[in-house]
Amino acid sequence: MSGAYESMWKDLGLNLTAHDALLQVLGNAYQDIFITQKDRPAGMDYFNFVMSEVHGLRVKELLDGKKEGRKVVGSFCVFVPEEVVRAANATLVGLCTGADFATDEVDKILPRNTCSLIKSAFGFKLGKVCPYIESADMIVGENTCDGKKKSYEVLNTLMPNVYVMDLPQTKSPEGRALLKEEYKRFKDAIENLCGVKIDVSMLKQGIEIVNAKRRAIHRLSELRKADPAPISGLDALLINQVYFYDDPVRFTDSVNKICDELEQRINDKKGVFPQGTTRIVLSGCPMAVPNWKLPWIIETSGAVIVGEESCVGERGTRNLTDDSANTVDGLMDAIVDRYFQVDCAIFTPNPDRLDHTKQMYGQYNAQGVIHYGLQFCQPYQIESYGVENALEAAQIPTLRVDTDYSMEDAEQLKTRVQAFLERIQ
Ligand code: BJ8
Repeated sequence: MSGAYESMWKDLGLNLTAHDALLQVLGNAYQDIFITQKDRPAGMDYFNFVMSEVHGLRVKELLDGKKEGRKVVGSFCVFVPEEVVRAANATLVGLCTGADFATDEVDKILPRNTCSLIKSAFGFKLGKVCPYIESADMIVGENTCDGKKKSYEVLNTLMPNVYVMDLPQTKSPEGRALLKEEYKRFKDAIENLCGVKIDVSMLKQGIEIVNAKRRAIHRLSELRKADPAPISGLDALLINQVYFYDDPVRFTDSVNKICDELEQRINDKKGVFPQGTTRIVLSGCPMAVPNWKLPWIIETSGAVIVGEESCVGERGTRNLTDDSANTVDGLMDAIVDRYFQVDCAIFTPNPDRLDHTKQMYGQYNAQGVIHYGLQFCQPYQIESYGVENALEAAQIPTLRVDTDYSMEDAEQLKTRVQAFLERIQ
């Protein structure tokens, strides 16, 4: 890929040497973790292709779109309402936050006890290796956890185009009112950026595009309830990760296509793991590309992941936006209602997340839950204590794992996961 896109990356201001090294590591990891899996559905070829072109063709598409006036908006959180961005014919992309990069540089700016996800965003910017950050006309930060909230102040000094959205911390009427005000302010900012006034039909179209993506993911989730599992958790996670930056219509078609194949597999009783393989629900912090460590450890230890209670998973996609209103204000209300259901651990209290985890455990016929907390992530790590206790009290075997993006603890994690699987087997 390097040769074909070199001038594009150069024009974006990337550090070509560092970028080449990143692509090399990414390519090797992908080969070792994904391509070596057995009996993958043929439909994964599309996602292999997307990954092989992750910094190439997709970035070129975005840049071509920009020449035609289509703005690019970067985001770090599922609270950024994609419907509003699509309504203005702009493109929303999730920004790379799943790997350590330029850690020495990052450590000069952020405290060492900052979660890997936040450090990663800074590392990609400081190391000049993310074509998405460099292509974005606007980067949306959100006041979710304290780490993100304060780090956007710093990010603002590194990038000229950071827009910060405030977010409520409680699911109260006042919290909803705040979210509504913030989404209105965001809509104004997007209208300004794109030079358009969003009307009812534009907003309906935005909702339709994003709902279609979510429906395709719902279909995939439904199929993962089968035993034997027709697709690995790693591949399903990858699809959920690609959700954040692929062209939405093409993505929806590709997910539906793979679902057709998985339906056939289920009819034929064909799976990627033998029938009766231990089934795990993953719960916790989001896993952005290329954060595949824990799922890889779980699925090479004799279990299959059948669902993700995560923002890169059901927390991010399970709710649709009602498109029945016929005014912009009515549709914006529906968008607020939809996002207000997201049960991120920044909310206090946050009982819905626990209920949903229990529900997933039952619906996916799982035998255990593995809670994934990123080190120094206060919301999820602190919440995990209550989640583990409540799940265990409900006879749901639970393993609490706190880790980061390095591979240093991989062996130790594998031992813990294996011991947990032995316990539940
Ligand atoms: S809606 S989970 S995407 S905020 S891991 S940066 S919480 S210290 S990512 Fe998130 Fe939106 Fe919530 Fe989802 Fe902070 Fe924790 Fe780091 Fe985190």
